[in-house]
Amino acid sequence: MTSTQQHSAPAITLTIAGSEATGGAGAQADLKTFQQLGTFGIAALTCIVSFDPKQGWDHRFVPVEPQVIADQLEAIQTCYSGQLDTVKLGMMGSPATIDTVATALRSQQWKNVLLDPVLICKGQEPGHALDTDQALKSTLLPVATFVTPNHFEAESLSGITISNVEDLERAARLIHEASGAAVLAKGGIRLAGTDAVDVFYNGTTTEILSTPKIGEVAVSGAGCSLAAAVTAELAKGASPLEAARSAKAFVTAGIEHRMASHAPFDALWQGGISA
Ligand code: PXL
Repeated sequence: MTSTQQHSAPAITLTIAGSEATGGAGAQADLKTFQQLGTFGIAALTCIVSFDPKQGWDHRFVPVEPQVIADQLEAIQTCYSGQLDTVKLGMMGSPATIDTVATALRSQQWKNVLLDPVLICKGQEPGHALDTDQALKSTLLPVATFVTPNHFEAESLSGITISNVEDLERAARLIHEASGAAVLAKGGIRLAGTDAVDVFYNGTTTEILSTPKIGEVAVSGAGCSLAAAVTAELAKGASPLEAARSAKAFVTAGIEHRMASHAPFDALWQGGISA
């Protein structure tokens, strides 16, 4: 506790997410996005993902013990009690993690609960991943105020096949009806055509967000950074639609200024917007 705070304090944004060691995705992408967009970033880690260069860059996945996740959240929520009202949920990885996170979420009121519904991850057992997907849908989706599924996740959450923008719009409506959340369903590069198209729907407004595709290959961290940018904008007071528009511009600039490496995929750079 400090006695004299002369400046206006930044909005606080918490991410509950996995570490992706190479810095492209996960909590690293979230924190860099928060910093770039002027919020005070905090992270509680749910798991550690280490790509395996010897095995086709598969994901090696190690969960963080539920008690250690609970400890991190206890520290964070006690430290910023009364100030923290915006959280982003990224990769959970196991039903036990989802239980622990849901319990911590229930211990306080939130203004913004942004769910990036990271479903199966390469390297996890399929049976285990299905349990995780189910827990995510039944436990976290109902508390989300904003959800950012990619093409695959939108198909899973809506139960429909998505082949074009009309399908993506229908999926966004179905996911909104199931959750009550504002939805930004990401077509990204997955739908045919020259544009990367995402659909926003919040029950009253549908907006198609479209930018020319930058290449045809997915860039690591695009989904995490988009969701983190929405989180930061909401924390600063933007409406859900304004947050979606700003986040799309942020990600487009980050992809334009992406980082190449010895991995077979590039990583989005969160500094792109000011480069
Ligand atoms: O982009 C999805 C994602 C989220 N979180 C973590 C990841 C990944 C993909 O690699 O490793 C920790």
